[in-house]
Amino acid sequence: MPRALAVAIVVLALLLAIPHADTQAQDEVEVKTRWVAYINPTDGDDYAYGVCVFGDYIAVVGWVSELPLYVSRPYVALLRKSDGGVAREWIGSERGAFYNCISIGGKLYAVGYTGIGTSNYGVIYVFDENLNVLARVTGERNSGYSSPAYDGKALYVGGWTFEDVNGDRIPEFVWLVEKRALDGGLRLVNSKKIYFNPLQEAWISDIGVDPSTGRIWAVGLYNRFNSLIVIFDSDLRELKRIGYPEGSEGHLGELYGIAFDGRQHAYIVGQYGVAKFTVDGELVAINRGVRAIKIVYGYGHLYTFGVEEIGGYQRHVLHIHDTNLNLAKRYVLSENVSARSSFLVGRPALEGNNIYVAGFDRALGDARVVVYSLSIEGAMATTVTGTEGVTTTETATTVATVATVTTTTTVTETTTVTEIVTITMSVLTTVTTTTTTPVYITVPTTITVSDGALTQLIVAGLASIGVVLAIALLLLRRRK
Ligand SMILES: [Ca+2]
Repeated sequence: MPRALAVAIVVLALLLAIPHADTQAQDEVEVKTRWVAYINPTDGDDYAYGVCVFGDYIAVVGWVSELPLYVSRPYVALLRKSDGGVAREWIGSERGAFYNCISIGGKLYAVGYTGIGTSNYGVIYVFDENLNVLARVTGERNSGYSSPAYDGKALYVGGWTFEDVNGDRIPEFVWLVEKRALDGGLRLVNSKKIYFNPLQEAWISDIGVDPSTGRIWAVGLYNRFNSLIVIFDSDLRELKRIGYPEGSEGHLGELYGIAFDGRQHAYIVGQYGVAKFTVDGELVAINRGVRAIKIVYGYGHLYTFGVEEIGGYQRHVLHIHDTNLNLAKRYVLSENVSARSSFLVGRPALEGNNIYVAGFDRALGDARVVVYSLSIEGAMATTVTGTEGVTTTETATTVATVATVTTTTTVTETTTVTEIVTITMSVLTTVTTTTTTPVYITVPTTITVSDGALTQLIVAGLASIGVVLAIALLLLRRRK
């Protein structure tokens, strides 16, 4: 063999062995459908909005129709995570709807509205895992709740209310955020109304707790077409109000949903695209090339869900974006359904590398609920024995990790997983997170412990081992 060729082969072999940039590993993220569940609770129209992880189940909330008058009734289904089979269902006896849910401490909180007489009231139902109603709490007259959030201490709900603000006897739309204690009666701790002139067609579509600051973000619209974002502290003091009227740089029409990466960024999906913000509310990037209504963050990527007209039918579509909002991949989820498929507002859920999302289709004529379980492949958790005596189970993309840690070994959890499932450290034995209250893990580790109490663990430097993680991922792949 000529020497030059031998050298070339060696060099090539070395190049192949050297992992490329970790961004390349990120680009290889793929999504596969684990299962699709079709549920048709009634012969009328049945609609799903949000989903949340609830113990061994995926909770799906929405409303169903009671024929012949199509009276809407709030609806919950619990689906087995393993195969999407319906374990339990609940249909309210009253008029109303649920828009989103959250699970905290083994209880399911579903929010929406309920009709009492001719008026609507925001409502929070609390269920156990058998869907027994543990509590039902209503808000003020003429209100509705669209979205709940939890910061590890209190429950926050966002929505709207109608109030005659200007005294013309015609009620205006007003943004409404409430903070409630997690006691049996969900005691109202504080509430905040946001008046943003003109007060026509205004509501909050989604709220969320930014894990890196603990601030509450509310997104929605005002004056029919304009985007509105308000950032609160945990006492609901307004920190920032960001309104984008038509024609302004951040205008995306109605804002539908919000997600956080735990690394000081918020991502918002609206009628005309997606936008990225710093935790202080500075617009970083905007992409108006995507039409979506739902958003979730995981493993260094954003996943947005929308609909597109394909082959004569409106179909469910998933877009994967990098954190600069560039579109990396697109999947048609309802390819096999020859009927109109659509999504409504309401959150998807992420647990481990599984995304759960719900919509509806008209394959049977009347609307039925459709739930997807999707797995993120290529960003699978990988184990790396790193420096500083730290063993970390993390993703290749070093997303922020979330956990609450006790003084000794175990980490407690509260609700749904936003990110990493397991973190193992030399100082701790097992840290299992299923929480939305995030914790930043950095290396070398600093652990603050208060006696017996659950302590948030804030460490720094994970990013520095990102390369190591990427190498490990690539090596793992090569072994397959
Ligand atoms: Ca139906």
